[in-house]
Amino acid sequence: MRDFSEKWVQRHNHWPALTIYQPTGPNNMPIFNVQQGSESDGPSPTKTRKHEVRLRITVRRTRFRSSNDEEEDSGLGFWDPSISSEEVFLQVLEMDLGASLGVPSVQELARSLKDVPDRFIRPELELDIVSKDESVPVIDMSKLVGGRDDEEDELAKLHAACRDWGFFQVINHGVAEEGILKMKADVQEFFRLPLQEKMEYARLPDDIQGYSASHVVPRGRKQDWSDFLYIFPQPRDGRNLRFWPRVPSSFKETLNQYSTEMKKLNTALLSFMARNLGLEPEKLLSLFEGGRQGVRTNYYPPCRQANKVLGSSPHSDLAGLTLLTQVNEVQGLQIKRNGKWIPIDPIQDAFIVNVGEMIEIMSNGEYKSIEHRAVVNPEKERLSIATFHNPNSNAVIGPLPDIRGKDGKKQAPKYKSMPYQEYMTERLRQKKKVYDEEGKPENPAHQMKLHTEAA
Ligand SMILES: O=C(O)CCC(=O)C(=O)O
Repeated sequence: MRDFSEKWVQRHNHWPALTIYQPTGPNNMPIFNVQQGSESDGPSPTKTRKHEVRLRITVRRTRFRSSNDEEEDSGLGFWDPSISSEEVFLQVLEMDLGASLGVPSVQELARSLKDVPDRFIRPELELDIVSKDESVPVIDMSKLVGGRDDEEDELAKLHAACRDWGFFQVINHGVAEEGILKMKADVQEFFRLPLQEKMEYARLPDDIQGYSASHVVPRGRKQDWSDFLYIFPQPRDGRNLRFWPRVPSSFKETLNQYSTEMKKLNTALLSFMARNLGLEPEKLLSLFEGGRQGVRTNYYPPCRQANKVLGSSPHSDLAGLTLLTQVNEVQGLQIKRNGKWIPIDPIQDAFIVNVGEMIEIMSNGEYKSIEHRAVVNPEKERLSIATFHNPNSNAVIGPLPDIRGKDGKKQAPKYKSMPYQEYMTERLRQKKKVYDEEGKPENPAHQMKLHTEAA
């Protein structure tokens, strides 16, 4: 494998708006500095941004042609001059970035491209009905603790929210504001770092943790207009600090505290739900004891064609409870209800809580896991922090035996029971199959739950 020479680069640095120079690095993993802007643009700092990206030489060759043997030797060939500079820039971002999964940063694309690439565009969104006629229930947690007179009413409200909505906002939850604000500030600071620094925490092929653009797009599916940083902070002994940002320097401690608070809030909410379902709280809590907690911080860049893209495709959450906080004032979460999309306007300091599929199953369908999505803003970035709580690996995912239906009687199980690991494998296999073979289903969540034959 020949190294790239300064000469090669100089010969090609006249392409408008893109200059590649200083390739270094061993074997097939050279390091390029990719600078947007060309000599003809002049040295204007406003037009010039620099990214250091690690490129594998095994780039997709479809957009390259080789001009002569000498260049072919280099393993890359010429840039095809018929390709616009924007496409080249996009392509550079799309190449395997170091050891990451090779998904470009949407944040960078949003900054650099005038037009939104087709793989994000969803013309079908025009047909969606968005309705502000209803809003999700609000649960005041201070009424559920401490034996107040209105405790029973609030418990009933919580029960109805889980049954009829699968979503609610919780206020007076007891999580100190300071910790939430610190988490929000650190997440914002992380996403403001240059791509090169964020890439230090890039996802690896064998892990779903780390920094990445939205998931790799399977055939025929559209890509989400978002990047994320995903970390499993709990259980503590399962932490992989490789993915915990070192900048800002407070990030580790902030996340550590935030994750502990989310774990406590999750436990408290689960025990109220257990009471409402007629269960000994311990029966439900023991299934989640020591389970994995995932904190996913989402970054949705502004998008010129915001009404044609989605920050997060419609999905329902797989696990137990999700606790979501919106980082800045930009609204974006919508839930599907009676065929319409209902935007959620977050209340200041509230957490948005939603029931995941495993809770739906454990409650034998009493509680609903609801499809939701995130839209993006044409002018402003949006950030959110979603915390997912999984059962432990010894849990059996199935309807809990003591669950009673609305009529107070025991009901036949509507879902299969299976060990957690088996459930996850089967569920992810189904998810992949549905997307690969059948395209996007009408309601992905409900097609893929493991119903019994009878249900
Ligand atoms: O950003 C949001 O409001 C939704 C995020 C979400 O659904 C997710 O991370 O799974």
